[in-house]
Amino acid sequence: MTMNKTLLHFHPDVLDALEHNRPVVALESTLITHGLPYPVNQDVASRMEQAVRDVGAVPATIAVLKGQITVGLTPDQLAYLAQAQDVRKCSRRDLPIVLAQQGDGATTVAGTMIVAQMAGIQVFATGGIGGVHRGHPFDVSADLLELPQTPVTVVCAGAKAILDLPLTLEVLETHGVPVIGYHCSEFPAFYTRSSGLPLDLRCESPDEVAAIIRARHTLGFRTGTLVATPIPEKDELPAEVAEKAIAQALQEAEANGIRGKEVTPFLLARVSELTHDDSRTANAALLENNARVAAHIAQALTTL
Ligand code: PSU
Ligand code: MN
Repeated sequence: MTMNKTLLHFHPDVLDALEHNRPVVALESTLITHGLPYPVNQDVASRMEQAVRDVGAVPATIAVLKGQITVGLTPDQLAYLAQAQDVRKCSRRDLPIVLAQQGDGATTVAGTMIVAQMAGIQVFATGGIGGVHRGHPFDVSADLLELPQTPVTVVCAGAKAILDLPLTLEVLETHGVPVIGYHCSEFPAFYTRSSGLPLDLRCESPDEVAAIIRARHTLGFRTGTLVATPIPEKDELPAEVAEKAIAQALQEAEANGIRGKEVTPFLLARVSELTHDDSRTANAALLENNARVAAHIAQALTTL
């Protein structure tokens, strides 16, 4: 196991679990700083951590604090991050910058995968991965470039519904990233359970997922694995409500010339306003669910 103790600052609980081969789940921080407003963000992040603990695994929320890559936050560090201003959204290209400038950084799916891999954490839970943007097929999230080259398993509720889901799946296929439907036969659509896009693999148990992850290691592949699991039924948004809000938010992003890393936070915030926070409630519910599923998979990987 890689234990990069000089570059990474570990929470003692995380270090202890890793040293004793107990299950650990990495959690990202961009959803805290750029995905949800204060104080909902702090509450959701704590609930994700608790969901991981309830299954018997150790949560490791990952962020950069004053240039120090931190694996597992204390409650004080989490509270700080939830209200901090000037936090850099960190995918691969941002990590050297925030380290050199000793700044605060929130890791995206891409950034969290990189750090999880360095830390020796195999499983990571997020909400929805980034992907190919609708109407902008050249705007491809760094998440889609990280998944093919970093051997970490990412548990999500699909890609964010603001994206072009068919093209996102095509890119994953091209780059050799297995997409596992966990308790589903279609790629989930974040706020809603189904997208109409079939997946060629459905797993019912954490052990089945763990077997695929192990087989990938056996082959020596460096690719990540995507596990997609739908939002719980009771929490999903009606598809028409989600789609109507997304269409309007996309139009506004276009009209306001929103670009680059601002696009996703802008769309998530607008969809939330347009659905009177119903989408935010759904987002929180799926995040907690994903954390729980990831913990079960992490556990299955340590047993056997
Ligand atoms: N999932 C959520 N909320 C979020 C994100 C994921 O429920 O805010 C973040 C993740 O960090 C993901 C990022 O990596 O959005 C994608 O941003 P972009 O499209 O700019 O790559
Ligand atoms: Mn982009």
